[in-house]
Amino acid sequence: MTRQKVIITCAVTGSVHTPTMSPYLPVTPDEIAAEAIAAAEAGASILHLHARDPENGRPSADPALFMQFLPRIKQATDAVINISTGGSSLMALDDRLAAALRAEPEMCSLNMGSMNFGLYPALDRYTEWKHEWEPQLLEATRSSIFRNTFADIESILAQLGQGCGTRFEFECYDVGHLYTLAHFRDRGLVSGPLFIQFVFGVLGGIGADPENLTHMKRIADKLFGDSYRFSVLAAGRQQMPMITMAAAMGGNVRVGLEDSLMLGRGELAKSNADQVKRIRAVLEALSLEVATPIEARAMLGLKG
Ligand code: KMH
Ligand code: ZN
Repeated sequence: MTRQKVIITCAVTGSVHTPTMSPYLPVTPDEIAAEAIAAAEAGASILHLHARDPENGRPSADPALFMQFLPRIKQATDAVINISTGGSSLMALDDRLAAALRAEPEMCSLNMGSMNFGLYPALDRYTEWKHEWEPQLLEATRSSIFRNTFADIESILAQLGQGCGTRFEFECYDVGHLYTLAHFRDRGLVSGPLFIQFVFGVLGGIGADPENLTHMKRIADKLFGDSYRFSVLAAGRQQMPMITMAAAMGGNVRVGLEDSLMLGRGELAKSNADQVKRIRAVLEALSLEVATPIEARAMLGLKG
């Protein structure tokens, strides 16, 4: 089988990291737009996007904030826009969907199960915070559940999938989530080519161990045959090793400051584009070709 080109997704800011953790984390619509555009220019064909309150960097689901950067990114790049429906584990589902329902993007994330979503190890690492909300938010995640019930998933599929022609980055944080996705496939609610994001290293999900990647792929192969493509993201310092392994196994890769603030050991990434360039160099060293946005659309059956 010919080796497909590799799709690089860049997750530009997310809702996990906070401004104290890195001065390079984009926060304002201007910063998010600039970082997204530079990531696309560096080779990312999919841009996974969240918004933040420009005043203090707190994760926000406000569609008006998204609308301050989405048109600019669309105008400047051909990259696939992928809006988060996960938001943060502290947001209500209706809020999480509001921006995507307004923008009707080609792609959205869809989280395939409810879980603990652990950020709290970060609490111990910092003693001085720039904003009062940061330790409060991290503390709140200790007793909250990242809620993605079967009904929530059905609702997102109906509203965005059937309603808007949006296709999904199916975020699977553990092997069970693959079976949940297969269940929706069996009910005819999703169809291939499925784009499955294997997520490693979130506390509450599967760990970032190479054996887990081979196992996730083995089970996905069994459940979905050739009607899926996988991508890998790994939280924190396992980001580059795990996505390199994914690429070597025939998969796609996700980088971005949402998933890791680092470029290498002890070195903060100064931009999202730095991480895109780093994985691009790795891919080229492995003689792998990077997919353009047009190629990514064809590979994933996007509406364009
Ligand atoms: N933060 C990532 C581990 C979403 O936005 O829907 C998962 C994520 C969730 O990207
Ligand atoms: Zn996200």
